[in-house]
Amino acid sequence: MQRRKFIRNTVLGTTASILATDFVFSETMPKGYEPLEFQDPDPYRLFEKDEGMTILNDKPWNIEAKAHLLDDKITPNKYMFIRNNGIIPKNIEASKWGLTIDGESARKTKSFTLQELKTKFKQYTYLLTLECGGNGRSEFNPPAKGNQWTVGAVSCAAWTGVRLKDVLEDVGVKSDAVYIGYHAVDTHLSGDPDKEPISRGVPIYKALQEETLLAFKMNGKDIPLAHGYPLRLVAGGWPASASGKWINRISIRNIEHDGTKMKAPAYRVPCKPVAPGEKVKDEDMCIIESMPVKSLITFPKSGAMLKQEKGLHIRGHAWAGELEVKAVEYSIDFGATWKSCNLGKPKNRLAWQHFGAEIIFPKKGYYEVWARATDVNNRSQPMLVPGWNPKGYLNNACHRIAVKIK
Ligand SMILES: Nc1nc2c(c(=O)[nH]1)N[C@H]1C(S)=C(S)[C@@H](COP(=O)(O)O)O[C@H]1N2
Ligand SMILES: [Mo]
Repeated sequence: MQRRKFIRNTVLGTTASILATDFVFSETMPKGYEPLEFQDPDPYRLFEKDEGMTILNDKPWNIEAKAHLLDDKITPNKYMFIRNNGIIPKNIEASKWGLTIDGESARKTKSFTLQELKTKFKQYTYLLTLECGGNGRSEFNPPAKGNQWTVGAVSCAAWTGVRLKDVLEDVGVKSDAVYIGYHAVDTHLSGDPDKEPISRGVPIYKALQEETLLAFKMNGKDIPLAHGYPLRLVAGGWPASASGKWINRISIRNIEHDGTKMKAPAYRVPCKPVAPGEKVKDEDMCIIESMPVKSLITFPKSGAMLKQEKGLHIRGHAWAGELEVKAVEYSIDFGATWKSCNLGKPKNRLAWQHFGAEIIFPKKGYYEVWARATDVNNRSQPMLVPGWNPKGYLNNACHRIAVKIK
């Protein structure tokens, strides 16, 4: 009785806080009834996203930012894209959450409560760039199926957690370990409890990197539900599909992890370039690891009509998967000539870097400002959409904005 009352109060408590107003007559609402507001929720309010975010899909929820919304050095929740393969879990009780480490290459199977993870291991905070492998997909021709991301499926938030490495080493990693695979509690779109929406992972060397975290905080607060509350893996610089949300199990594998969406063609590109539209056999598809070099102009907003007094200041971020970005240039003449931008160092490895430039335009009129980043291995962004691939991954073409100078 006490417990039922407690649950009811909690539910109503959250209800009131999500409704952001008094829940009048809530005591006469039939038990088990779901308020309309929840049956047909407003995603902006539900996920606390800015109204400028673009909803690409609601089953499952997929939401992206626009370039100018990503202007912050550290992405706040309201501008962070959401990518789900299944249904977001409900009624998570963090106090009962646990993580089990198992697998062929684990010395033993061991479980930790969330509290044990937090207290037993040292905590670290890193800024980590997470970009969906399909970011930029909308530009491929012939079109690739899937969420038609434009440029906004990327974020760089501050993640706090413990090193996956410390936890794996506490359990014991056998010398034949090659991969880790995560398991999570979100539900398959079919509703079938035996099917996982996604279960991916990373090679053991990536799992053992210092920056690979089992995170329980984002930007200093509990991770928002849509982003993996109460525990998520964060493997910065890799396709964000490797960063499992709502995880409760990690398997140390002696084979490349074979969970859902690990097999071709998911998150794979042709091992060798193919012609646009060409059919590619599964065995000719290679798994995506580190993401390619890319940049985004986050200020000004594309299409802005600007008065030029001195110069126009542009700014944005650049990132290159596992690598550092060594230069960013801009062009106002469609790539005929390029000039250097100022480029900052990353706050830590795998964080995006900030660039800026003061642009003097020769006269009034319409311009496009293009930005091009180059990584430390001298790979630059292509000016147009790069290698077509069947699933539309890894479009790292130069970002551009339109500017009118009056
Ligand atoms: N459990 C679980 N983890 C997941 C996913 C998912 O659907 N379920 N989607 C993955 C993909 S494809 C991406 S791009 C990122 C998106 O992270 P975000 O929604 O926090 O931005 O989460 C990854 N982790
Ligand atoms: Mo993704």
